[in-house]
Amino acid sequence: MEELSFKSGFVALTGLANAGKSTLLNQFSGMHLAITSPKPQTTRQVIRAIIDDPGSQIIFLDTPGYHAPRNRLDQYMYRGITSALTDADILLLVTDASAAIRARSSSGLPRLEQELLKQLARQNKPVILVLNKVDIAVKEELLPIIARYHEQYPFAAIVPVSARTGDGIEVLLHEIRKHLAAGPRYYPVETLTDQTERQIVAELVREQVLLLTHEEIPHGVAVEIESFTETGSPDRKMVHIDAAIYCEKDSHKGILIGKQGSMLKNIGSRARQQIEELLGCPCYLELFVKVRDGWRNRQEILRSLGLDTRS
Ligand SMILES: Nc1nc2c(ncn2[C@@H]2O[C@H](COP(=O)(O)OP(=O)(O)OP(=O)(O)O)[C@@H](O)[C@H]2O)c(=O)[nH]1
Ligand SMILES: [Mg+2]
Repeated sequence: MEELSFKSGFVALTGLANAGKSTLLNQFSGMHLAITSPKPQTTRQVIRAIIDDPGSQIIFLDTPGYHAPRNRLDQYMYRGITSALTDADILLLVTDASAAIRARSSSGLPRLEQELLKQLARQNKPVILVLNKVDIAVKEELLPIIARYHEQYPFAAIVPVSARTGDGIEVLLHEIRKHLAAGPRYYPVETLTDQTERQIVAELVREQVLLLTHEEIPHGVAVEIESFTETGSPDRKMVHIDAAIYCEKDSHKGILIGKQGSMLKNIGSRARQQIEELLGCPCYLELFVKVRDGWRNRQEILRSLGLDTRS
C-alpha cells in the first residue's frame, strides 16, 4: 500500500551562469556535491543530488549555465541542459535577484534568460521561478522584479530564496512537492548523487583553480584523476591521488605553478582539505600541470575527460 502513495520526480535547476544553481543543489542535499564559484560556466556536467524521505524521492539535476555554444565543450554543456529539460518533471528557473535589481532595467529579462524561458515553456511542465540571493537584495526591491517575471510567464510559483543561507528553501521544497506525481524510488535510500568519488575529487581540484586564478585561465582548465589508490583496507585509512591539471598555454602553466610552485601548492592544500572532508580520511594529493593546446575542441581529450557527447 505504501508503495502506491510514494511520490517521486526529477527537478532540473536551470538558469544563466552564476545564478546560484549549484549552490542551491548543495543546499538541498546538505553536501558539497557540486562545485561553485563566482566565475561563469563553473558547472560543466549535469550533476544529480537525490533527497529522500519516507514518502518521496526528489532527484535534482544541476545544469551548466545557459549560454550560446562556442566550442565543442560548450556544445557538450548545452546538450546537458537540453537533456535535463527532457528528463525533468519539474523545471526551476533560477535567477540572481540581486543582479536583476542592480540592472534596474524596467523592460523584460536578459536576452539569454528570455531564450531559456522559451525552451522551458516548450516542455509543458511546471516551471517554478527561484529568485535567488535575497540575502544581498533589498526586500522592497524584489516586488518589481516579481512583477516583471510574472508578466513574462505563468510560473507555477515564484519563490525568493537564498541558496547561500538556506532562507526560503523549505517553501521552495513545499512548492516542488506539490507537483510530484506517484512514482518509484529511483535510487536506493541513502544514495546522495550519481557522481563517483573520483569525479567529485577532480571537481574539487578544479574548484580551487576557479577560485584562485583569473581571466581566461579557469575556463581553459580541466582536471583528470590519473590514479586513486586506497590503503589500509578493509577500512580506508589513506588515499593517494595523482591529478593532472590541463591548461591551454605555456603561459597558463606558469601561472598555475606560480613562483617556486606557490600557486600549485595553494591549490593542492586547499583541495586536499575538501577531499579529506569528502572521503573522511587523510589524503596525499599530487598535482601535475600539463599543456593541452585547444583541448576544448579536441574530441579525444574531451572524451577522456567524460566531456564529449559521444563518450
Ligand atoms: N550572496 C549570495 N551569493 C550566492 C547565493 N547563491 C550563490 N551565490 C554565489 O554566486 C556565485 C555563483 O554560484 P554558483 O552556485 O556557482 O552558480 P551557478 O548558477 O551554478 O553557476 P554556473 O555553474 O556557472 O552556471 C558563487 O560565488 C556563489 O557563492 C546566494 O543565495 N547569496
Ligand atoms: Mg553551477
